[in-house]
Amino acid sequence: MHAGSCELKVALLDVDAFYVSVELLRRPELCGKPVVVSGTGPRAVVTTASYEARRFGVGSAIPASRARRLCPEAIFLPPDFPTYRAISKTLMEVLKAHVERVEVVSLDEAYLDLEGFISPRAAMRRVLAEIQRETGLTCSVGIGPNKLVAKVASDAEKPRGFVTLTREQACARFASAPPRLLPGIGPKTAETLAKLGLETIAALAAASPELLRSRFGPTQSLEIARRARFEHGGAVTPVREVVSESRERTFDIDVADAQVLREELARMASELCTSLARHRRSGRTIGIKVRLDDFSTATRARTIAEPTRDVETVTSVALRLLREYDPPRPVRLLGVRVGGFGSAGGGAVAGRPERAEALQDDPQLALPL
Ligand code: TTP
Ligand code: MG
Repeated sequence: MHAGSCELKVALLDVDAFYVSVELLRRPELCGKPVVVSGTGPRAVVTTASYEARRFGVGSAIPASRARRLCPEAIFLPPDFPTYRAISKTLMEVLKAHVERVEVVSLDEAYLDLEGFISPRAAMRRVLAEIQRETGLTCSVGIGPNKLVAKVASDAEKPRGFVTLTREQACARFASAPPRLLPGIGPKTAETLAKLGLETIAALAAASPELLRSRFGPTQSLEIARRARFEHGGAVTPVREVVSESRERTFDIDVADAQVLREELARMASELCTSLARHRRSGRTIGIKVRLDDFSTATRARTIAEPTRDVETVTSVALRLLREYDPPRPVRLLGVRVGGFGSAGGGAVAGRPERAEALQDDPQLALPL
């Protein structure tokens, strides 16, 4: 299935199993084996797993202890961030040498503006060949008319994927996929959609606007429906705007003592405000994140009238959110966040801060498409 060149304006390039692939460059004898990069310590989580390890159900963010049970023969390596950063720098330099507008999303992922290329596919093949020569890494690429199609296409055939789709082709190909596949539709939104009987992207795209509006409000409902139709107007922007800053901590031992939680939240709020002041940032949305010992995660947020980085304001709102949530089980991870920098709306829909927050909080939407 090929899309016409005029439809192919944006590419998303993402390195396959990035940290593990870097480790395999210096340990080629491990190629083809299940390899996991994870921290050490009782609470370590998997940062990345080789595709061989993924066959055993080992994936990013699961506890390393569970990964060991799922795949006892896996080889566990500690992360080496300076090397990952150095290789990422080389990777981005290759991209910028070929393409004028590059939007770096993370160490191993970038959007490329392909407007003006006579043959976008051939251009991307050349980029991939040079990345392989310069870094030894393989990537997956998605190419489409906008960032949303490019992103979803890049994930569709990993590793070494190379998928080009028009918007219509994306709608057809992912019609029966769950809405969760779409960046910005997180678990909470997906759950609400499922309750409305909307369990596929096609069903969501065809849903009545009134039904969605009644559940999600005017702004979010339009955005969700647009995403289900693979419509997206966002440009490839070389410098990404920072929209929020947070601090979080995973406790070595789960904490049930409310006083300990309050003290830790206050400490992190203070650290966060110091950093906000250093970067001259302030925001209107203050949020907390609480992961319980059963791994369920709750986020709560409140949007206030004026942007702030005042430690007393942030701390008192965060503590109030914690008190209102009142963790029903021991807490594994606690976090605090200030968001909605520099926008009068604070990123939240007036009158519905908690819903806008749920959407904002989705890690994939945090990478503004
Ligand atoms: P990803 O691109 O999400 O994952 P990946 O490159 O390991 O695998 P693939 O793209 O083939 O699916 O993330 C890039 C790197 O970011 C990853 O190698 C390790 C790090 N990372 C974490 O540290 N924790 C995480 O939960 C995730 C998802 C990634
Ligand atoms: Mg990757």
